[in-house]
Amino acid sequence: MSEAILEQITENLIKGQAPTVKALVQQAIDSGIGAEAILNKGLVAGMSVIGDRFKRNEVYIPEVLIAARAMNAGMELVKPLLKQAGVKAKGTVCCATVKGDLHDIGKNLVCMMLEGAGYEVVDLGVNCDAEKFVRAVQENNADAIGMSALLTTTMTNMKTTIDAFTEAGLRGKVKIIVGGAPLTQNFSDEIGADGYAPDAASAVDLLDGLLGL
Ligand code: B1M
Repeated sequence: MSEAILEQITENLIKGQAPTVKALVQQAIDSGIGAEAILNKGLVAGMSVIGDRFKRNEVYIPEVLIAARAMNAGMELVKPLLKQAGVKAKGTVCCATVKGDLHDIGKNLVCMMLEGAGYEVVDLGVNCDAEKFVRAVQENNADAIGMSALLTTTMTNMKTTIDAFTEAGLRGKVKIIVGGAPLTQNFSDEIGADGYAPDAASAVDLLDGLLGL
């Protein structure tokens, strides 16, 4: 019975049926299924299918956004229960588009995928300078940051942020991942990031690997 509801949550999330996902999550809660099972075996399972399909170009940005909306509808009900039960997120990641850059569509996809994979995401928005990144990591005791850049003129600000972490004595404590259309693995290596991901779903695999999950 419980397996059947969780499977239905997964299937409807993949189809992007937000109201159905919300109703099924409520049904699962009412029938006594634990919040962690609903999260991992229902919601995250669906988002990871979407992530894999996105990586293989079998679905595109609109489908990911619609699935993420369904994920959020379910998360609204599950989040307070997870907090009550003291269930820990996989890790905390502060994400933003770097200073001078206002493009946020890719960054938002990365945030959704990370959240969908069970991370606590602190979204610092766009035009985020190095000091704001460092402050956010300190305030949230974050394990990682994710930087996005879409302009060749702003990608250099990623290095400034990495330098700020070194100066603050935090470089060894925080994993730094980067992405965005003009970036390459070479650029990521040159600036001393821990890794580069070409798309939002790969950002999850990259971070899981870096955090040993
Ligand atoms: Co802008 N823009 N734009 N723009 N814009 C580009 C990027 C550009 C390539 C267009 C062009 O000239 N062909 C060009 C950059 C040229 C360059 O630097 N080489 C450009 C320019 C020049 C500009 C302005 C300077 C234009 C002007 O005002 N003269 C200006 C700059 C404003 C600023 O940022 N300061 C500007 C403004 C804008 C809009 C505001 C109009 C709008 C942004 C709206 C918004 O984001 N809310 C916009 C848009 C929409 C684009 C294009 C058309 C689309 C970008 C996008 O959202 N792609 C873009 C041209 C293009 O790409 N065709 C363009 C979809 C998105 C999902 O992809 O962000 O790459 P992307 O994310 C991918 C991956 O890169 C990866 O995952 C995502 C997919 O899974 N990824 C990560 C991204 N971040 C990651 C982080 C990770 C891991 C993976 O880990 C942390």
